[in-house]
Amino acid sequence: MAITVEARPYPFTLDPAHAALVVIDMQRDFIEPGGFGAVLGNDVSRLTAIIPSVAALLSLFRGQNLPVLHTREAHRPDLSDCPPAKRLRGAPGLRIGDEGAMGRILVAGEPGNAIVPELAPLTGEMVIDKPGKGMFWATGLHEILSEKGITQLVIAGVTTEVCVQTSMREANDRGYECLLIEEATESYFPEFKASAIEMIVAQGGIVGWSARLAALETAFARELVHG
Ligand code: TIU
Repeated sequence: MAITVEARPYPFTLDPAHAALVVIDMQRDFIEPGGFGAVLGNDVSRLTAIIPSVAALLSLFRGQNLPVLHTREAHRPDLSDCPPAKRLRGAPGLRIGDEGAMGRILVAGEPGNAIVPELAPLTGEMVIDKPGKGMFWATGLHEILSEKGITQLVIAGVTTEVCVQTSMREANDRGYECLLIEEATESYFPEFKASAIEMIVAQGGIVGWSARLAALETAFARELVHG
């Protein structure tokens, strides 16, 4: 049975039979000091603050046995999936693949590349390593979701205007309906978070919808069976 979630630019009709929660890149590399986010010059403390909201969202989906997908921005240890144009961008103190405070920066399997322990994936949840900012590029994700009949994505994660917005735009072009949960996404730049949300919902939801966490919780409580 579909449920109605109060959202912008207009209510989102969520069909639990075809929906998944997507948690984008809630990794130590972006959220803790010494990772990729920090070496790019960012203050990472803003991102830590959304962990409880993302955890609440995970509880909501896990409580209904709905599918959960986690992504990680991660490169192979030999960096064969990291284009020089990405690795050499800017003048960071350390580059992708260099040894940092939490192991090699943005490399799969390194301590810093793990999802923060509070949001660790459970057995059976999907985990996608992606070499790009968008979650569909070079991941096979569209095929995985299509096989499961998933057409709606409830979105959380970091950062709003980089990996989250890129992934939502990729999803939108592939025919998915995306609902971004405002308290469960964050940017190093508050004005970029606000602008990204406005860009997503403008023009009748040109990229997707956005909603408050409480709106989704209320809709689940009102219309889904507990436990
Ligand atoms: N730098 C920045 O804002 N973000 C990234 O590099 N990756 C993600 O957003 N995951």
